[in-house]
Amino acid sequence: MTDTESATTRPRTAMSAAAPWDEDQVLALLELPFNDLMFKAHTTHRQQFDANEVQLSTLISIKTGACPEDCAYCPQSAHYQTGLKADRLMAVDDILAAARVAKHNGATRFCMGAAWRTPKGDDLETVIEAIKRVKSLGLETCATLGMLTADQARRLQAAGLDYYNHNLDTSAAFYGEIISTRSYDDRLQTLHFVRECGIHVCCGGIIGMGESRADRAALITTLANLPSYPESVPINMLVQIPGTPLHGAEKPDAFEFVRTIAVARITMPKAYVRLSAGRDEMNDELQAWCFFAGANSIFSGDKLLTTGNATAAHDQSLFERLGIRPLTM
Ligand code: SAM
Ligand code: DTB
Ligand code: SF4
Repeated sequence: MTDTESATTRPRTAMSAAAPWDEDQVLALLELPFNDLMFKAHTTHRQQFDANEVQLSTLISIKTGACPEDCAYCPQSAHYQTGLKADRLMAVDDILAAARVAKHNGATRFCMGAAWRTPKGDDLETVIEAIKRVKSLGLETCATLGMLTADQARRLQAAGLDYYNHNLDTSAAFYGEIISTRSYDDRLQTLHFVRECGIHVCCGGIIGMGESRADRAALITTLANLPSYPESVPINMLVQIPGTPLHGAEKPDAFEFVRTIAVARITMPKAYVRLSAGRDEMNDELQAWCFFAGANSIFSGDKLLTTGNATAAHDQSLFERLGIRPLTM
């Protein structure tokens, strides 16, 4: 059996990494001829999911900008002049109004993002109140608030939070090129607290930051080898923001993005793989390839956190042309 065969044919159980992937196997998958990779990924996808169903999540930035972290891709970092207007934490009633609109537009999950290094003071109480009320609308809840302590994770779980998004973004080796104000281990620790208290994990990364294919393989290997791999894996294409250090970074070949989605699908067969940021700059053909490769979730709504997204009207027409249905709860 070749390395590639052993990487793609061994049995996997639930969301656990009983037989860990090694980086060389994952790299070998990324390097397969495109058609072979698409065939493997799509076959895996069909074994676990309805291939014509895509889940819709809607994002809202509940606290915007002035973030103390120095993530080189991010419009919200206080370290860079991006022209973004900072906004303090939204009132719960305003968050609720946005959740009602998201539900009306077909989203099943509402994700609240805050530009924090970590939640402080009374802020978590406000988010907890928002989570309880968003859930009462019949939506799944997701939050992304930066690093958490074990106690903060437990309080979010007790409020009924369904998912916590906390991305590893890239490989451990490349991480220091992108962020200096926290470590990869900080990230892994929060993921551990979130998993331990029973919140579903949403964790992925960004393609197009100048990382190598080996870095992409290492990121996917780390995600797939977590004690339980994430239920949700967002794969973002870097949205280049003027004023950030990554503005002007060389753009990767679009097929490299599709390959990364395919390898996430093969190594984490039961996860929802989300075609996340960057869709606004993708053509329909590229998005269709991503769905074929195993992406089965998107952010819907005209805005991500601070940047634009594909419009709902465009998504609806794309879904109709492809025969894709939004997943209903
Ligand atoms: N502050 C929290 C944190 O970093 O965990 C939550 C919000 S942060 C904006 C959530 C994620 O958005 C980041 O981890 C990163 O993966 C993604 N992101 C931010 N800016 C991006 C950009 N310009 N292009 C693509 N993805 C981006
Ligand atoms: C994720 O992986 N992508 C989303 C969500 N998780 C929070 C955020 C994308 C942000 C893109 C830049 C912006 O709109 O500010
Ligand atoms: Fe802050 Fe999150 Fe942006 Fe990093 S990605 S600067 S932590 S908002």
